[in-house]
Amino acid sequence: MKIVQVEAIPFAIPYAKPLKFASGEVHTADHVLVRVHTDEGLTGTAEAPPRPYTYGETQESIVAVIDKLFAPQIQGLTALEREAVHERLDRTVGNPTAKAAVDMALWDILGQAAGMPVSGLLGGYTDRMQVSHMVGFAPADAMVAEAERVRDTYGITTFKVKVGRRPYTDDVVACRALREALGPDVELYIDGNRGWSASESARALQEMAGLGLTFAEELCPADDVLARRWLVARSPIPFIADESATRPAEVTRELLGGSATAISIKTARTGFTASQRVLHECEGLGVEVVMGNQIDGQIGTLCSVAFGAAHRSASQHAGELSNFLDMTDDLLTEPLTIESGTLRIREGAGLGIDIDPDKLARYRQDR
Ligand code: MUC
Ligand code: MG
Repeated sequence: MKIVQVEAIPFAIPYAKPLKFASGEVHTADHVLVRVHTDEGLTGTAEAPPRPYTYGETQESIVAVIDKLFAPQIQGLTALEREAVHERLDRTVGNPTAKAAVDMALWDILGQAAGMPVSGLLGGYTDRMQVSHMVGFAPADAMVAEAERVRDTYGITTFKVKVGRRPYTDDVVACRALREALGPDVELYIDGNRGWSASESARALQEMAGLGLTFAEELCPADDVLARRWLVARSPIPFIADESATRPAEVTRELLGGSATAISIKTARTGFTASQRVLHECEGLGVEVVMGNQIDGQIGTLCSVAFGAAHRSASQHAGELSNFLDMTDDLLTEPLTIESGTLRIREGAGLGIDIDPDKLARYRQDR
């Protein structure tokens, strides 16, 4: 199981419907397919999504850090030596999605070598997750129409509503319209991607008080340290740290500092190895987690559901697993399907990622 080659292949697939949120917008999935090859002929696969507005990575930087630093550093190690692999990857600061993709590709190799699904190796709690759909910025009536379409087509009944616009009352109007249209049985929570100040966030939460929201995520910047603590102390609902608490140490800092009371776990940025550390940390502290979405394609979504379904505490809330629905195409031979609001893990060995060579040839950017 010796690592002999690490490929970083840039590809680009347009979105049919761009996603807009307070920190940016996505029109094209300009991701990087990561493939780790072993001397025994096994290939582990994952994808890295560049999110410059969140982590500073670009498609070019992900390819460069893998080609120039990570591949030469980990060649010769085996897929069983993940601690050693991470020690070497962590000589480079940052670059979370590049590191995460390498980690998940190694787990894919382990699953294939063992003839077992990765989800089972990670914990094997269940074989599916309820799906939460992210509703991006649009006029309130368009946001309602999208949520109704997604509910009627896929049976999804949990929605994360992007907020953080100015004036904040635009988002209050949108959330109110969603609750009125979808009724009391649908679960709604909000994510501000640091778009508001603490005082705007407090007023928005007050005006949304009757809407039965489950969570509030990153409404204001965690770097506004005292203002954020002030807000979180007053929040009537759990306050999720997403981009402010990615590594285990950041999770500790934000939770113990009172800047968050729940955590978003994204395999796209912490892979399986560090996501498990974050999850166990949250379990030990008695903090709820939500499986978040890094605006993943189908490969990333498969990784996310494999991890979420593997763990009891990660599958208690609906996972954000539906952003791929807005892409015009993807790389998998057999596309993912969401039915009755549920996404299942892939049975079989490894992660079950089978890439369609024709699609890869069509969308890759390096040839
Ligand atoms: C989310 O939960 O914030 C948007 C920016 C990002 O980093 O992730 C997405 C979704
Ligand atoms: Mg978020």
